[in-house]
Amino acid sequence: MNAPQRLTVYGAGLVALFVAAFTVAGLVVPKAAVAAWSMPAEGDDPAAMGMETGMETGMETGMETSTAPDAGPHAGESAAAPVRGLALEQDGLLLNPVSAPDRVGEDGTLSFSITSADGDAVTAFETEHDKELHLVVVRTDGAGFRHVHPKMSADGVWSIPWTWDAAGSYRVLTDFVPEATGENVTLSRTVEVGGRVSPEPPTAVSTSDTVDGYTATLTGDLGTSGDSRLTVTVTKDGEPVTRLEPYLGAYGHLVALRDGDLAYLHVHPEGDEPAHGSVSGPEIGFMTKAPTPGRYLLYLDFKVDGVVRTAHLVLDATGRE
Ligand SMILES: [Cu+2]
Repeated sequence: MNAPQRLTVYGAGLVALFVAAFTVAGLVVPKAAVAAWSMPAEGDDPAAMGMETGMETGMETGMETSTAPDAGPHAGESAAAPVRGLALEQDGLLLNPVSAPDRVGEDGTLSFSITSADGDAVTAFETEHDKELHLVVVRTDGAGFRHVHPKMSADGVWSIPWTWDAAGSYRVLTDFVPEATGENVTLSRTVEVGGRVSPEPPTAVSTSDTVDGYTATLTGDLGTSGDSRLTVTVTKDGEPVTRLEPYLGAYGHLVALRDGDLAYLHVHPEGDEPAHGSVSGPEIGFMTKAPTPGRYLLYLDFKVDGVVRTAHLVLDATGRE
């Protein structure tokens, strides 16, 4: 090795040393800094804050909740209604892949099964709102809502004849109570439907919808603290409709989904289960609670003269007490 060669090797050694030093610093310093930043004394929960930032509207009150002096990491979550319907698995219960037609206009079958932690198909369900399983299918923009009741085979496969009316990305939500646990579970999966997609423009607040001449008008405020009472009044040609028929154990069935991620709210109809053959109206009352402030998509199924119609309503939830 001559002098220039030795210098080159020496130089290369220095470079390697600096690289090593910077690498070690890069690994050590941020970790120490992160540890300091995430000290419990900070009070804020980065995960919760991240979730809040993801909200599109009405964040202010939610932020207050999560930064309350005595708020633990999940205090804000426990104070609000639990978020349901965003996962395909919960407590070992799994919604298996959904089989459905691939493209718009193809006639076929939508089917799926639910398995428990041991991998066996769940076949024993409790009846809730008149059915063992409620299937809600809606496109991510809130269009194409369907609430139907598939039939289960002896080996636990649920199926229903199915045709897609429009292309897009759909959320398939299943709402049920397995006999084994007695706990209500909502699991969901996303299904893509091929074809030209024409997304609906952003959803605007709408407290009234008319279907086949029947107008459903929503009153009441949706809040994140305490139960909210929502009332829907059904009229036809300006006259109150007083012959609402029982449907799914009440005089109407309300599905509420959070705009933006289609989280599924628990909604209780008010009053006792109607007797067979009885009618009511024009008001239907529901109790629910929003998990966060923001916009919610409401779908009311109501039955008159044996025909079930669905009204689409849109409401903003506030974080007010
Ligand atoms: Cu149902």
